[in-house]
Amino acid sequence: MLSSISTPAVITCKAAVAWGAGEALVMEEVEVSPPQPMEIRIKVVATSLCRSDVTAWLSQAHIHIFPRIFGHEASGIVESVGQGVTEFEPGDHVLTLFTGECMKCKHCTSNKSNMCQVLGLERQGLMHSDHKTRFSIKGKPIFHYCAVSSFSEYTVVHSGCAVKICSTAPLDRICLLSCGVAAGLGAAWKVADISEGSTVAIFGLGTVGLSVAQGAKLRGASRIIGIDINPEKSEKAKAFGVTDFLNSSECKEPIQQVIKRITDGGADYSFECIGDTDMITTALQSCCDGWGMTVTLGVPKVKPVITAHYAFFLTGRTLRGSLFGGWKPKSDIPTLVDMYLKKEIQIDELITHDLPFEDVNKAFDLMREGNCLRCVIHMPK
Ligand code: COD
Ligand code: ZN
Repeated sequence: MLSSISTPAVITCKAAVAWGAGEALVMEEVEVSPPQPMEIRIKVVATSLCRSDVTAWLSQAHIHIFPRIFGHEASGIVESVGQGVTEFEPGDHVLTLFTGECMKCKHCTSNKSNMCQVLGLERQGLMHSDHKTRFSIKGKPIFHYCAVSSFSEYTVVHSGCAVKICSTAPLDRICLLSCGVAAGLGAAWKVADISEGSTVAIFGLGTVGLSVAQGAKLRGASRIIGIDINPEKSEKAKAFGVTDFLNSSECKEPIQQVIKRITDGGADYSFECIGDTDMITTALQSCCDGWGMTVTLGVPKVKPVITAHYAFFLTGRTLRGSLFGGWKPKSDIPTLVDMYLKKEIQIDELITHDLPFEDVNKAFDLMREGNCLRCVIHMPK
């Protein structure tokens, strides 16, 4: 019997290609192959620029993988599905997931972890299933980023690296739940599990740090100390629940001493949201003995190694790593979308810029200049 579903063909479309570290992206015509078994091809609707895209593009602490298509905080509409996919159909609204969930491995079946062994963070610039690319230019392979690569009109992802969401949610706002906002909220709720009345110190008030603040406020933290070197972050920080703003570049004494002094020996929780491994040490120093917990969220911009004196741990402090706020991406993210629709969490206030796809390089400039929280890039209709 002939199938009524035609096999998807190669699509040629526009993508912003990074040809080298720190080089401006070039708008190119790329071939996007059909989705392979258990994959879906998505028409990207909106994609916001995350700090980690900039960090990987600069490649100061990362291996150089070029030419490459960045972008991993995105929303879109399923265009076609590969063999074996039953969960999605063309027309479904989805968020992409830079760390997937196969639902079957040791980690996916444990309630202790979101580190899927099959579809976890992909670092080689390839697809999980066959270690090949789905993008090419005149036959030359173009590498992926986090197996998402949303700076392209169309992209292919594994069906475990996308989550179906309610079709009424505005795709150009909720794309922030695909990385930064969810990472911050989850760090506060799932990883630290902040309790009411706690004191919290947040290092770095970008989208991720402000989302931690929002999470801490919703949990009833009594004091939320936000630390940044940019004084312009102070106003926005208040809107997200920060009660005390400290400009660490203006402090005359080490910032950890200030925090210890104003919190009677240190905060209950501290969060590193800068991407600077030296600040992890400072964040640990800012915590109290006994139960103080430091949560790291940042992808290091330059130095990947952390140094910490054993005495922090001898005195009962904990250092907790996290990826994507500990959320199980497919299972948990739809709940965050619903919370946004019910106005229980803020996203819109984190979007400081909106740009058309052809201006994607401006988004990189804005983030590097330091006054942009999130810039949403709108793909052509
Ligand atoms: N002291 C205090 N504040 C500083 C310092 C400093 N020395 N240096 C920079 N800052 C401030 C900046 O002024 C800025 O306000 C803030 O730190 C950083 O914010 P952004 O806007 O650059 O970055 P974000 O909020 O988008 O997040 C960045 C992280 C560094 C946390 C990044 O690694 C990340 O996005 N992590 C997400 C977590 C995750 O799971 N990622 C995996 C793949 S994306
Ligand atoms: Zn990200």
